[in-house]
Amino acid sequence: MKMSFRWYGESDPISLEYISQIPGMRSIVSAVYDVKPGEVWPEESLARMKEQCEAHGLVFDVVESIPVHEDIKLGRNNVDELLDVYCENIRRCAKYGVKCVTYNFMPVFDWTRTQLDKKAPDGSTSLVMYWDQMRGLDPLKDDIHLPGWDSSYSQEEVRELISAYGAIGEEGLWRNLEKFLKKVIPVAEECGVVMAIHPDDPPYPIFGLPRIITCEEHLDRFLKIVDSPANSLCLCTGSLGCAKTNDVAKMVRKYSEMGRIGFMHIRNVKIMEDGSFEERAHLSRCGSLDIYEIVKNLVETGFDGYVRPDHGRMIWGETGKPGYGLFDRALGATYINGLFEACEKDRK
Ligand code: DNO
Repeated sequence: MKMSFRWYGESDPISLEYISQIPGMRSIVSAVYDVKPGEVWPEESLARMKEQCEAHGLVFDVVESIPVHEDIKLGRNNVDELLDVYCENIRRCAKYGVKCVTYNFMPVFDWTRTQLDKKAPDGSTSLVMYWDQMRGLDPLKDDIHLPGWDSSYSQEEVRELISAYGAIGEEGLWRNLEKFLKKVIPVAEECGVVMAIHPDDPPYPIFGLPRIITCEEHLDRFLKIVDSPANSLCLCTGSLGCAKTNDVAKMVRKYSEMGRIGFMHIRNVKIMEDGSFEERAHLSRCGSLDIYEIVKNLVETGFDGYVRPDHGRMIWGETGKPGYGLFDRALGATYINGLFEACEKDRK
C-alpha cells in the first residue's frame, strides 16, 4: 500500500514539511482549489504542486477531488461540454504524475454532519451527525445552514437543485453516472489513471435527495457499468460504515480481491442506537468498525493502492479545518502503518 495524506495546498495551515515528518508518509492527496467545477485546471498549478511535494520528498500522485458539476449529475444540456472539460482535467493531472483521481456523485452536498466540534469527555472534538438535530429540517421551506455545506449555492439554488434531483430520481442519477463513466473511464485508461468514486456520506438519502453509492448491491452495479480497473472505488470505511447494514470489512475483502479499490480512506465511526453517528479515533476499540479486520483483508488480498488516514479529531489544542488537523491524522497514519506491518509479517 502507499500511505498518503490530504493537503489543502498553500492555504493549508499544515506544512508539507510537517507531513513529510510523519513516519512512512509517501504521497500527497490534493487538488486545484481555486477553480470552479466545470473549469479547466491551470497546468501551472499542477506543476507547482508537483514541485513543492518533491522538494519535501513526497509524491503528488493522488487527486481528491475533480468535482463533478451538478449539470453532469443532472444530465442537463451542457453535459457534453462539461464532460470534455472533465476529461481534459484528467489528462492534465496525468501529465504531472497523478495516478489516482477521487470524485463523488452525491447530489448537491458532499458529506452531511450536524456539528463539527462535538466535545468528547476527554476534551477532543469531532464531527457528528445526530438525527435529533436533523429531524424537522426541510430545505424546501427553511433556510438551512448545516456545517460544511457548500456555501456557493444560495438557498434558492439549493431548492431548485433539490426539485431537479427529485424529478430525475435514483434511476435518472444512475443514467447520468453511466454517461459520465462511459466518457471518462476510457480517457483515464489511456493516460494510466485510476478513477476512484467516493461513497455517499452518509450512505442513505438526505432530504429526499437520491443517493446511489451506498451499499454492496449498488457498488456491484457501479463496477459493472464499466468493467475496468480504471473504474474503481475510493472505499471510505467511515462513510459506508455509518450504515449498520454495511459489512465494511467484508466489502473491503471482496472489492480488493477483485482489484477494484484504488484508494482507501480509513477512519472509525461510532453508530448510536438511533442511527446517529460520531467520528472517533482510528483505533478499532474506539468505534463500531474493526480496523484490524479491514487492514488484514487488504493485506491478504494483496492490496497495493493508496491509503490515507481519514478525518481525525481535534486534539492537543489544535485548531483548523474540522477533520483535517495534523495530530490525530498523524496518529491514525501511525496506527494504520502498525496494523499493515503486523499483518504483512504475519503472512510470511
Ligand atoms: C470528506 C471527504 C470527501 C471527499 C469527496 C470526494 O472529508 O472524504 O469530501 O473528498 O466526497 O469527492
